[in-house]
Amino acid sequence: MDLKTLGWNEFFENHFNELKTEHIFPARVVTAQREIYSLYGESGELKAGLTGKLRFNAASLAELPAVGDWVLVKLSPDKSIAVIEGILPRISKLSRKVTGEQTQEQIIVANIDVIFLVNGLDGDYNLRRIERYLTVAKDSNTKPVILLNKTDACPDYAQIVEAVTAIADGVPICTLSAINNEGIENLKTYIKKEQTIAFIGSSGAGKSTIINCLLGEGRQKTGAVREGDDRGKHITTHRELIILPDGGIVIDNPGLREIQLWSDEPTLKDTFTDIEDFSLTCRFGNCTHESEPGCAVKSALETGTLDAKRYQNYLKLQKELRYLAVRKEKIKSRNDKIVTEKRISRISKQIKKHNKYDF
Ligand SMILES: Nc1nc2c(ncn2[C@@H]2O[C@H](COP(=O)(O)OP(=O)(O)OP(=O)(O)O)[C@@H](O)[C@H]2O)c(=O)[nH]1
Ligand SMILES: [Zn+2]
Repeated sequence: MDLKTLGWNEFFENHFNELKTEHIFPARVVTAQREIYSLYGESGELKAGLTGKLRFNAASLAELPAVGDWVLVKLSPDKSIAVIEGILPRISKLSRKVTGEQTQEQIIVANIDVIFLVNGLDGDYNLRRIERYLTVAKDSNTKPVILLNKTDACPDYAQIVEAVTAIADGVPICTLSAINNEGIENLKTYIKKEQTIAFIGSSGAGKSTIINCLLGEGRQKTGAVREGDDRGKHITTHRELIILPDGGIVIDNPGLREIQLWSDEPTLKDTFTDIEDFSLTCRFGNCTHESEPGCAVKSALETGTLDAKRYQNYLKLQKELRYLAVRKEKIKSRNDKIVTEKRISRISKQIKKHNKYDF
């Protein structure tokens, strides 16, 4: 399989050339489950584990391979076992906080060019969720596109498009009815050959239906292994890495569902530029726009220039991010300590080894 078909480009090539050693080859991570990775490389699919060194040196989950990553792989001498020796730098990454109490960054997917934020225009549609998705996408270095699916189920969707446009801050919006195969041509204009795309959105928003539309003739039931065609050579790609007839690459990962934020306040400000603009005239530079006198955000709220629900969502996200910032700081100092301890343990092992063998 040609690596370019899987999204390989000059950026990865250059880094690979810097890092490669003998018998190392690149492959792309398609699934990651408990440190067993399914990879795609020039020779097709293979399973791989991690070298002890990579696992040991990783100070956090984010330093382990993620779906979408390009990794450096080596085969055992009898070629029966593959191990991942390193990760090539990422062009982009979509992260969330790991679910539960832990505060750790989890990379949901790496090296995505376009992220489609899928919303159903039936009961699923929610402006606040779109704001949340936009905040996640802003931080990821991917190009977001908002998809409003199921236009057939919402006769007056024009109003919704207007409301979404007001919060989208220039992010493109596509309307479609995947079930009727409508709007798909417009959607395709955002998908380029050899570029990687992903869809996020809540369950039932229509992600699988949209992917099936993009597959066209090759459409298959959800859950089945999909097949692509590579210049006559028959290849079967993994269900989670789909090569579209026009050459776009879809990463369809069950982890791309509800997203907890892994971001920071400056990113929030990028998403809520209207609130940021109002806040320039708040009396206090560090105004939290909650109870301070002379708050321009509050007065925009009173005059109706700023929507109350949008404002509430902003405060909610701001609180979440502040809490996260405190937790991140704690984790960072703990990780720094672990890294130092690991370094000391390595040095002391080396000293012991020397004593034993060399002196
Ligand atoms: N009316 C209408 N229904 C749609 C449309 N697109 C998808 N659906 C229906 O919505 C339901 C969910 O669609 P899926 O494509 O499975 O949704 P999904 O986002 O992949 O859901 P998960 O796999 O749970 O994440 C199915 O019953 C689809 O037939 C549409 O354009 N209009
Ligand atoms: Zn204020």
